[in-house]
Amino acid sequence: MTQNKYVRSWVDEMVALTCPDKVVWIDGSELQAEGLRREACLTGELIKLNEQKLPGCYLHRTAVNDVARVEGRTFICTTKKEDAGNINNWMAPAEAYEKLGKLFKGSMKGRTMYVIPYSMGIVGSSFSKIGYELTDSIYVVLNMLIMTRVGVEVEEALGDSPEFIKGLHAKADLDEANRYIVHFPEDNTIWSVNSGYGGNVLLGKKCFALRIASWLGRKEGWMAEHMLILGIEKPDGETRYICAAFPSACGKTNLAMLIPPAFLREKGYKVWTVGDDIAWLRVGKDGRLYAQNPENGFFGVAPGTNEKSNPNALATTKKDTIFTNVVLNTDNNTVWWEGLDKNPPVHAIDWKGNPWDASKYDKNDKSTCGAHPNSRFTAKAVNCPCLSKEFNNPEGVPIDAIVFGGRRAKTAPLVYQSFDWEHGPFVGSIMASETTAAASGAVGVVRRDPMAMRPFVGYNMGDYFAHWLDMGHRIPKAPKIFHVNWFRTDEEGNFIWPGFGDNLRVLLWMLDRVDGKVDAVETPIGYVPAPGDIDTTGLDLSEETMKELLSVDKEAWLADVANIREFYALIGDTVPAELQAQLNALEKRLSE
Ligand code: GTP
Ligand code: SPV
Ligand code: MN
Repeated sequence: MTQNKYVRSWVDEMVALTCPDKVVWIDGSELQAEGLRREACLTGELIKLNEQKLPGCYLHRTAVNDVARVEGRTFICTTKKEDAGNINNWMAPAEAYEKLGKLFKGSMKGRTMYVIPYSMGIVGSSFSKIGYELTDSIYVVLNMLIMTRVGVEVEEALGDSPEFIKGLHAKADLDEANRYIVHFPEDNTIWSVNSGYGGNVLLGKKCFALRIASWLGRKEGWMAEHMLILGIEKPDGETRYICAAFPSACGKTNLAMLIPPAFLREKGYKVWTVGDDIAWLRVGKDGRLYAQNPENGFFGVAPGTNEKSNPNALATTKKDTIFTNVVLNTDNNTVWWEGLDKNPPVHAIDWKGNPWDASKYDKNDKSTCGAHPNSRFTAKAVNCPCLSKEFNNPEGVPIDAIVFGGRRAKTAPLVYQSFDWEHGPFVGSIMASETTAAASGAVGVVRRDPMAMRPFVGYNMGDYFAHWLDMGHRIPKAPKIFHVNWFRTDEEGNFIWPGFGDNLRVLLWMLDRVDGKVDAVETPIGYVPAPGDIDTTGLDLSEETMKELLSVDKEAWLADVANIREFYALIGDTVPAELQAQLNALEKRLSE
C-alpha cells in the first residue's frame, strides 16, 4: 500500500462514503489475481472455461440491461457549461457530486472495495499517466489487470505526487434509471455507478484515456484519440506506422491485426499491432508525430472474429482471456459467438444465461443471437502473435499517415486523401457513420461522429477541432491525412469491398502517396486513387466495381454538406472559422 498522502486521504474519503466491509489493495501479483478469480468462480461472477482448450480463460455475463456504453447517461461536469459544449451531456460539478454521492453512499456495505493503482502507458514513460480505480467488482479488477499496467511499480512511479486520476466505481444495484458515467476534468475525477459493462466501468479506458486525457492533451499540447496504431513492414525491412480512427465496432481491432493478402505476404509484407483502440500522440524532438498505445490489452468485439477475418485476434484469445456475454458450449466448456464458425454448439447457454437453440437463429432477428452483438473478449497484448516489438517503446512510434473512416453504405468512397493538413481536420470533423451495438440505442442510423470521438471528447467539440488545427502548426513533419470506407454496399446491401486483410492494399497506396511515388485524381472532396493505382491482384473485383468504390456522387455529397452545416450549428460558434471556410469551399467545388 502506498504512503502517498493524496492517495491515502482520497481513499479514506471514498471509504467513508461507500462503507465497504473490507478494503483490498491490488498489487499486480499473479497470486492475488488467482485468489480473486477463484473467489469470482465461487460466487458465479466468472465461469472457468476448459483448461486444456482455453487455459486461464473465463466467461462473465453482465446484467441483461447492461451490455454497452450508455452515451445518454455519460456526463462532462465542468464549472462552465460551454467548456463541455453542446455535444456532451453536462451537469454542474456540485450537482453531479451531490446526485451521485447519494447513489454511492453506503453502496459497498457488505462488499469489498478494491484499490487498483494503474498506469495508462508504459510505467515511467513521459507519455504515461497514472490513475487509481476504486471498485466493488472483481470482474473490473481482473479486466484492469489485463487492460492496463497495474501494481506496486505504478505506485513507486507516482511517488508522493498528487498527479493521478481518481476513479470511483460501484455496481450499486445496476439500476438503469440511476446509471451514471460522470467526468470531472477540472478535478481529475471519474465517478461511475450502477453499471458493470466494459466502457462504463473500466475507467482507464474511454473515461480516462480519452475523455479526461483529451482535456489534458489540449491543456498540455498533445492528443488523445480513438485510434488504432499499426506498423507495416515492407519487404526491405523498413516499418512504417499509421494511426486510424474508426467509430466503435467499425474495424479498428481488425485493421490493427490484419494479415496481408497472399501475394503481398509472399513479397514479404508484414503488419504489426501497436494498439487497437486508443492512441496518445505527441510531437517528437525530430518534429514528427509519435504515437503510443496507453493500454496493455484488447477489449475486442467477439462476433465476426474468426480464423479467416482476424486469426491474430482469435489466437490472442486462446489463453488468459475473459469473455463477456458470449455463448457457453456446455459439452466442452468452451465459448462461441456468431461468425466464429459454422458449427454452433448443440448444447449451449446464451449470453443471458438461458439454454440456447442454435437452430432457431435468424440473422435478421438479433434477439435470437446466442452471443450479444457487443459481446467482447479481454485479452493480453503480449499474447498477440503480431504484437509490434515497439509496443513497449517509451518513445512511441513515428506516424506517417492518419486515417479517418466510417461505416457508410453510400457517399464515402473507399479512400480519399485530404488536400493538406488544414483540410485533414476538416475531413475528420465531417466523418459520419452508421451506429453500432457498441453503444445502447438504435443501430444502423447515420450520425456525425467527428474523428470517431463524438462520445469521447472531454470538452467542447469546437475547441477540440481548434486543437487539431493548432497541432498541425506544432508538427513540422506532419503525417498525411486520409479517409476510408470499407463498408460501401450494392443494391442488395452486400459489401462490395472485400475488406479485412485486403485493406492493406489501400494502406499501401497511402504510403506511396506519403512518399510521393504515385499521382492521384483531384475531386471536390480530395484526392482519390487513379484507376489501377490500388493493386487488385488476385481479387475478383471488376473495373466497374472499383470505379463505383472510388466514385464521388456530387448530389449525395451536397446533401451531406447540408447535414454537416446543421451539425456545425449544433456544436455552435466554437467551430473554427477555418473549418467553416473549408465547408463553404467544399460546397462550391461540388456545385461547380
Ligand atoms: P471497438 O472495440 O468498439 O472500438 O470496435 P473496433 O473499431 O475495434 O471494431 P472491430 O475491428 O472489432 O470490428 C467490428 C465489426 O466490424 C466486426 O463485426 C468486424 O467483423 C467488422 N469489420 C471489421 N473490418 C471490416 C472490413 O474491412 N470489412 C467489413 N465488411 N467488416 C469489417
Ligand atoms: C468502444 O465502444 O469504442 C469500445 C468498447 O472500444 S468500450 O470499452 O465499451 O468503449
Ligand atoms: Mn473503441
